[in-house]
Amino acid sequence: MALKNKYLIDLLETVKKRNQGEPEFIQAVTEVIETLEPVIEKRPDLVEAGVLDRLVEPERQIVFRVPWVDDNGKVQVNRGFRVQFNSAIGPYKGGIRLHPSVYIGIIKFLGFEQVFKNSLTTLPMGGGKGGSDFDPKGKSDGEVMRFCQSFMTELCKHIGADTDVPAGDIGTGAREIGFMFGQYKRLRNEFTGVLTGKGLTYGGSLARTEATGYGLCYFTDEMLKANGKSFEGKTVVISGSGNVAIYATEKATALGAKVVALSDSNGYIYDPDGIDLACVKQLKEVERKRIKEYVATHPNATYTEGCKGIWTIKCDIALPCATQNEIDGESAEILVKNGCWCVSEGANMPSTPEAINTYLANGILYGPAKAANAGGVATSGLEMSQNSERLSWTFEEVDAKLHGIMVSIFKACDSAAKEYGMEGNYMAGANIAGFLKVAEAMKAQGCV
Ligand code: NDP
Ligand code: 2IT
Repeated sequence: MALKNKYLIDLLETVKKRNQGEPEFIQAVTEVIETLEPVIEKRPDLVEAGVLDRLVEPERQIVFRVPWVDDNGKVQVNRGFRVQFNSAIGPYKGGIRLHPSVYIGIIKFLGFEQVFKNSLTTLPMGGGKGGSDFDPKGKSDGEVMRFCQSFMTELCKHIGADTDVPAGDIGTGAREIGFMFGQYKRLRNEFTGVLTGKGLTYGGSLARTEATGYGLCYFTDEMLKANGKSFEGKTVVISGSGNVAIYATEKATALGAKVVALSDSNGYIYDPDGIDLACVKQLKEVERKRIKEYVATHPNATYTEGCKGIWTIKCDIALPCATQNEIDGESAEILVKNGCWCVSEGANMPSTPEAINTYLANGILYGPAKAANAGGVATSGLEMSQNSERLSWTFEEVDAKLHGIMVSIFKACDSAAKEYGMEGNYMAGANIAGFLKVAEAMKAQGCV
């Protein structure tokens, strides 16, 4: 989409100049600014209040050294980040990514998107994100613990239940959250809901583990229904084999679909009989093994090296649940050519701008990440509520609330898209609906 509005063109130029060397952040901001053009034309008051100029600059960025000692007694040093992006509608909230590819540009793109996503959940949460270039893969539990303790030793100065509440993301699951929570409690001498995704024995919420994958399917199901379709009998390809992919597989299967493929960063498995999820859970959640091990016990399944090839598998619905920019223009073309008619995003920004253009040009039902994967952080919000009232709700209660939130997110995207003359463009709808709430709050609170 080519921008026509002079103010937005200049703003995007400033963002590009100010954030050189951070292509993922520029990509995320460009998408939002482009879809906000009709809103900006209608709302000069928001331009006057400098809402957008402020929105593209994080409120605070913290970068720190994370030293720890490995099992051989050698000192290792990683870099830690927390970007507190926007607190207009609530305390900063967002996950912690532990992956060797992490640098400030990744954390800023994730933090920026989190602002809109959290707004869409209807819960009072601002946006933030953190992480480190530490790679938990291949590390012992002791090494992971020492890293997490060192990471939290600095992070604990900047977060708190009413200030900033981190959670999981790539590479950060229940084990890492446990070690970080323990260290926070020790250093601050406070037992508070400072992290979400906690274990069930110390303040975690039932259904948080399942929430992002389940929420993705609830959102997608609602989008399908609104377009006269359903999951029933459909073939689904899901990338990744981590937390989001596993629980998306579980719910898509429960809704009557057949999931035939999963992947990791090395390659993908294809099982024409439908993925045996119990096996995947054992391999990934318990044994921390690679997805290729699946074929050892499933003779009808195949394993192919390289993760991009997963998008050449014929399917009705594709649910990317691994990482950013995993579907490029070429993969999107292949999906369309093979008859795929729905792409809904469990991962954050998994589609490149070229891929998104291909979806829109071909009338693909497209569920954008900010809306489709908001179930994780929404349930984190529910965990915060439970911690505040020192009660815990049943699985059914949390799951029903999650379902209700995902339905309302779809409705908000659908009606914002309609209101601004872009019916069916749920990406535009998500960006607009997410933006307006934050923008009103920023305007009301003055120039801060
Ligand atoms: P996990 O660490 O549990 O799993 C990540 C999966 O994605 C693994 O299978 C991993 O493979 C694969 N992957 C990671 N990086 C790459 C890469 N560079 N190339 C190819 N594959 C890769 O993370 P989650 O399931 O929690 O997160 C998946 C996605 O969902 C991320 O984009 C995350 O930001 C997003 N998300 C997560 C939420 C949550 O609640 N956890 C909420 C909303 C969004 P390998 O093991 O080989 O690295
Ligand atoms: O990208 C995301 O929304 C997450 N990783 C979940 C964040 C959270 O605070 O639960």
